[in-house]
Amino acid sequence: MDFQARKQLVIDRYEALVTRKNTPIEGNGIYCRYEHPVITAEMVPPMWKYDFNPETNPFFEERIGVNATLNAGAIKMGGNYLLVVRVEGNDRKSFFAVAESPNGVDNFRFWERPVTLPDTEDLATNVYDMRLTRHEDGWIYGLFCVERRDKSKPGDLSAATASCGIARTKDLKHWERLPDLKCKSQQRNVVLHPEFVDGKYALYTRPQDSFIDTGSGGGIGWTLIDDITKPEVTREEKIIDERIYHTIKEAKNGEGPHPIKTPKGWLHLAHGVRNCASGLRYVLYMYMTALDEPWRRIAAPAGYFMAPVGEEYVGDVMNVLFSNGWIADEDGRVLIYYASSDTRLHVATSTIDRLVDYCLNTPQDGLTTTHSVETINALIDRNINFLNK
Ligand code: BGC
Ligand code: BMA
Repeated sequence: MDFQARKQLVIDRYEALVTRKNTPIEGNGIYCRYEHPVITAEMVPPMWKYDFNPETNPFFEERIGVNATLNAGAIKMGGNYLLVVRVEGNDRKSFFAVAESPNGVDNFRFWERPVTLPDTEDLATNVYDMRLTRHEDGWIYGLFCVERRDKSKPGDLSAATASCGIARTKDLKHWERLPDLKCKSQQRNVVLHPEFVDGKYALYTRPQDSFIDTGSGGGIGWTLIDDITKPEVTREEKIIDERIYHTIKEAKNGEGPHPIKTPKGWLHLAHGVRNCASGLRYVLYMYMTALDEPWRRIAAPAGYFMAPVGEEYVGDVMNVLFSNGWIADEDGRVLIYYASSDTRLHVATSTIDRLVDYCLNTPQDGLTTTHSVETINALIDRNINFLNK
C-alpha cells in the first residue's frame, strides 16, 4: 500500500473505533459489563504515532508504538466523563493522557496531547495509576505511583522504589507538582480522601516493605497528614482492611479510587491479589466504612466483586483486573472503569443503591468451607418458601 492509502486506512480505523457504540450486557444484577472496551491502544490518536510527512516517512510506518491503555483515574467535568489514562508505550514507559466522552461508555477521544506532568528534581523512571480526587479544598488532586531505580542496590538491575507522587489541577490541563509523599515504607496505592478529617488531609495507603513485597503486615492503611504541600506520613498507618489467609486478598490489596459517599456509609472499591501456579491473580472487591469514621469498616461482602472473564484474562499481565477510577453520577448511576490484564480499559455500570445493597446484603466470608456451605444452606432454607410464589 502506498503512503496515501495507508494514511487513510489508519485514520479510518481510528475513527471507526472512537465512534463505536457500546451496549450493556445484563449480568448478575449488581452491575453490567459492556460489549466493548472503552479505550484500547488502537484508540490513541495516529498523530502521536505516525510521522505524517511523506518525505520523512514514505512507507507511512508507525514511529512510536503504544502497548496498552489501562488503569485510569476518572472524573466528571462540565457534563463530560474524563479519564486520566495510563498509556504505556512500546518502550515500557507510561504517561498520563486525558480521554473524554459525552456519555461515559463510548466515544472516548484523547485530547490533542498527552499530559505534560512537571517532574521532581529526582526524575522518575516511570509513573502510573493516577487516582483523582476533587477535594473540598477546591483542587483536583492526582496521586500516582512514581518508580525509580533503587540506587542502593547497584548490582540488581530490577531493584526499584515505589513512592506516591502528587500533583494538583483545576482543569486537568495545567498541573502543579507537589513533593512526593515522604514515608518510611514504599507506596504504590495511595488515595486522597475527598474530605478533611479533623481538619486534616486523609490518605488511604498501602505500606509495603520493599518494591514488590508487602511484607509481614499490610493491608489498606489510613493516616492523616498536616500539610499537602509538604506531604509526610508522621502518624501511624492504621490498617483498615487487612489481608487474610485463603481469601482473594491473601497476598496484597490496595485501595482503588477514592470512596463514594452514600447516606449509608462510604463505598470502597479495591483490588485483592492472591498467588497461584500461573502467577498473581488480581480481582476487584468492595467494602464499606462508616460515614462519620471513614476508617471503620461496616461491611465486607465475601470474595470478589469482579474478576476477569473471557478476553479480560488475556493480555500483557494475565489474570488481572485493576481499577483506580469510578464516577458517581448525579442520577445515582456509578460508572466503574477497570482495566483487564494491564492491556485495555473497560466500563461497568451500576448504581449507588445496587452497590450499597451488594455490600450490606452479600454474606461475609466465614473463612472456612464449613461456613461457606452453612451460608448456602441458610439461603436455600429461606428460599424454599418463595420458590413457587
Ligand atoms: C509496573 C506495575 C506493577 C508493578 C509491580 C511496575 O514496574 O509498571 O504495573 O504494578 O511493577 O509489579
Ligand atoms: C500493580 C498495579 C498496577 C497493575 C498490577 C498488575 O501492582 O500497581 O499497575 O495493574 O500491578 O500488573
